[in-house]
Amino acid sequence: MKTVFSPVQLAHDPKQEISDGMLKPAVEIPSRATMVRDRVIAEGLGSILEPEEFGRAALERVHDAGYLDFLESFWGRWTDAGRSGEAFPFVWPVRGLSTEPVPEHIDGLLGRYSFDAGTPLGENTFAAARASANSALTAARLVAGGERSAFALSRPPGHHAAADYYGGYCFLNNAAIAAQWMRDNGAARVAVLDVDYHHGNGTQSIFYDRSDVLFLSIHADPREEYPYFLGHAQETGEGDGEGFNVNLPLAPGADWAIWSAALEESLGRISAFGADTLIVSLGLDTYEKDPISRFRLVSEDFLRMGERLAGLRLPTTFIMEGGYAVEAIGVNCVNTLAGFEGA
Ligand code: Q9C
Ligand code: ZN
Repeated sequence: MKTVFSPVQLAHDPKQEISDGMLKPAVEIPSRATMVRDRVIAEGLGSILEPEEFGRAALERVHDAGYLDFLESFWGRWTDAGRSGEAFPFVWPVRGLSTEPVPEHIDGLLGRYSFDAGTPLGENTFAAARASANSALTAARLVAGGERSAFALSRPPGHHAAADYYGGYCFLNNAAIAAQWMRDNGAARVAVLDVDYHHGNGTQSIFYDRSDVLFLSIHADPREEYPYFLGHAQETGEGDGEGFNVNLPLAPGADWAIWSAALEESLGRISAFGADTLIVSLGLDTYEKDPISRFRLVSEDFLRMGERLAGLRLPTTFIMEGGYAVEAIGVNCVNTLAGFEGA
């Protein structure tokens, strides 16, 4: 299986995040990617390619133009305002407040285009996020071109980013951008299976009213876990998309026996849907030692996960999402991919 990765993705190098009422060391850090890259090489998974440049058009198929302008112009506006270092929003247009007109002040823009204060935004964030999205698009193109599978070592991750807001360490929704590209390049039905510990609220929101992209997510119950405001079982889609959104929330503490039952349910739903191609939002934060999560998968479970995914016999694009146990993320990620290849 080929891996797609650009060193530009390492340029987003946050130092701190707001967590538990404090500034704490950031957890979505470049070493997550280098650990995975090093394990891909050590295990001989396959070659590592640089992404191709897809340009803004592929991003605009999913993201709002004003949002992309904001990300692109952010650093200039931030420094023009006399600021330096990492930005955090602190005011949002919640119930009864207005999103129109779009604010001119940088603090208004930050709130308009985000949904949490836990996601550091810095000088090189957009360049890294663009490279991360290009890695996802390049992997999708490899699969559309006939490869059985490909792995986008996407970092920063994407699944919490919606059409016009960032959060949860995510800026561009790599999986949604790849899924839309698949639709625009020959796939009639695309399934996106999100196995990250956290609900993929951004991906859900992007495809919620559509029947051409089936979104499924196995995650910690949002009543008890981030992102809190989406990911409930009763969210099944709307309009044309009714029945094409599947949330399988699990109580914190879930181990492989519980988690894999949700996986089997997902696999059945994907088969019944008749997907032409599968995109896996591959979060590794279901691991027992993840520092911010509370599921209990062990490293061998990721091999089983890969094997079960291979049983669908679908062309499969893996796109990395979360996973913060840096010392184990390479093993757990490559276990999933090797399990898929070996099945
Ligand atoms: N006190 C992804 O896995 N909240 N994002 C952490 C810790 C944010 C996770 C709070 C979690 C976001 C891609
Ligand atoms: Zn996560």
